Amino acid sequence: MTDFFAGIAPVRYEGPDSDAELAFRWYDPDRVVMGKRLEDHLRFAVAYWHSFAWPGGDPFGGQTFERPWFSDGMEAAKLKADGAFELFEILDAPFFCFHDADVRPEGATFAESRRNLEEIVDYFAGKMETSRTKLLWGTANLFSHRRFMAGAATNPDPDVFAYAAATVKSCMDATHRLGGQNYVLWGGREGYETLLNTDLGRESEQAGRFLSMVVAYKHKIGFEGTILIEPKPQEPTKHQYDYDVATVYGFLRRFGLENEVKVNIEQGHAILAGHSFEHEIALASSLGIFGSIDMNRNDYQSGWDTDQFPNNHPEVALAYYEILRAGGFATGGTNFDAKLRRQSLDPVDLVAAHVGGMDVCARGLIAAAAMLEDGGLERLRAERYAGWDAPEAQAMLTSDLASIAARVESDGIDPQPRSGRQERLENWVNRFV
Ligand code: XLS
Ligand code: NI
Ligand code: NI
Repeated sequence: MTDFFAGIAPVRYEGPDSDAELAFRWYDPDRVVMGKRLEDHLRFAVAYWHSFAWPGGDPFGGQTFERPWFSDGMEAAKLKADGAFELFEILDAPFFCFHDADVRPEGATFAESRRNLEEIVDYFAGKMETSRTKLLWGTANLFSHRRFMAGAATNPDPDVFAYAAATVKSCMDATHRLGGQNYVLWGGREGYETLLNTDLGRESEQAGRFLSMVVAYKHKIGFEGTILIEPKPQEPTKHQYDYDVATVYGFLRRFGLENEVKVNIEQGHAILAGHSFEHEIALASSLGIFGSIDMNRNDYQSGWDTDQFPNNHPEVALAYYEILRAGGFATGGTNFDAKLRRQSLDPVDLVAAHVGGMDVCARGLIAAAAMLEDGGLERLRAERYAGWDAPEAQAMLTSDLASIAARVESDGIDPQPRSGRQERLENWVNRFV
């Protein structure tokens, strides 16, 4: 037990008219939308790294936060776990996510780090017997320690590849033991800073081999969760191999893994790649690789991965629209890969950030469900592509250029442009958000 959140009561749904600072105005876990409870649609997760491990630094300044667990050793790690489960209870959070490095102290050797992780995993398991918070996903931090500065799986040094493989094995074991529903790989250092010292082809072969081993190990231990890759175009490396959903799909196809691995799509990463969040979700679902989301937002001006909590419900409504349209989450969920601003020092700030984020997502999802139930966009889309229902249009797809050319002349085909109706559709969306 800690007294970190002393005086903060569990947050409950009070409806849009509540004037309490800490209350859910939209997130009523039991509200049924499209036949499912909101809690089961949204599947919220708290991210251990930002909420409990991050000290509040930026590139110009160090720690701003004071947390009772900010010191080395297993006792501090357990105190941190106590604090984490206290926040989960305040929020009634259904899930959490963690990296090995967030939860255990680094040991002097690999074996000691692994034992530290196992001890904390046992400690988590004990807490999870009485808590209702489950593990959405586990992952390995293969980017913070200096040994990974030139990559993990893509490192020119085979000893680093080995160390990364051993680390991922220990994190998959931990995730499996805790009943995790997914296992995530985000390749923060799987890229390069300069081509002058980089063998691109060799590095991506290594990454493909590594991922194949991860999939094989999943089957070996009987882990039933989903393996997820999290695309990001840059940061920390200048160029990353897992740039965006399209790039990751090409990579999976190249190594024959497109039926084994799905994607965890992060709002901020989509924007950095020059896409919208909903584009990445729609593309992944059209390719059959949609898995989960990391919910956050970037600052509109600063142009980097600022990992802020979402606060714009019309924006998230479009993302949830694509998720609902794809049938909703299976093993995935909404992980708040989001951190406080470094001046937000108080424990209550951490609670308020999550409450606000959960409310924004709930409001967005409710709007998305209403749009889908109305069916306006789907009707317009069906109408827009209706010409393709004609037998001669379908036949064209299995035909060839010369026969199509002959038909254009014999039938006197003369396409008539039609409005794309974008503004009317935008107005339509605004009726729901
Ligand atoms: C960093 C990533 C990271 C992953 C997990 O930009 O979003 O937090 O989600 O390693
Ligand atoms: Ni990120
Ligand atoms: Ni992320």
